[in-house]
Amino acid sequence: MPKKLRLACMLAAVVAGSSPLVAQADESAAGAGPGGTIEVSDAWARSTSPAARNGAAYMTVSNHGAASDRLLSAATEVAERAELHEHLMQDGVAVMRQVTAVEVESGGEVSFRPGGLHVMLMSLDAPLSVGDSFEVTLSFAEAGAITVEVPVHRSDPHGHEHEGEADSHDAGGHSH
Ligand SMILES: [Cu+2]
Repeated sequence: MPKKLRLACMLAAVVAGSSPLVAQADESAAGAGPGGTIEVSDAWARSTSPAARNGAAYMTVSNHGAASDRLLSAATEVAERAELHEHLMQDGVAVMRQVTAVEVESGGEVSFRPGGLHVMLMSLDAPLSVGDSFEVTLSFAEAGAITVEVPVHRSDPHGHEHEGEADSHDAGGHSH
């Protein structure tokens, strides 16, 4: 991993660790499962440079049900495959790691955002441009498949992001 990318990741992790969860549910853009217990809101993806092979999508997952649920996988048509990733510190360096599932407790909310959990879009078919949108299908153990529309923005449209996090995925460097 190039040094520049490593620094960007580290900064992103620090910022994510200190910023509060401020995502607000946007009913108009929300996707819900069959039982309506799982709600996916505030979905967005960061625009990518022409040289970028991978992208990332973010969203907020809320569980309005009485039981916990687990997000098991993600799928999209704009990339070869989508993986659930998280950033974490390893020997003082921020790295990305694939996670097998994301638990969403009853009454709880999990935010996917820069520097934290994200849906990694591996091997994009084409760069993601501002103004584009595409679909991501999230598969939950209980709620089943939920498809949401993901608009492409240059940076976080919901505001909890800071300069310096941009393009942390663009160099294609990926540690697991
Ligand atoms: Cu990733």
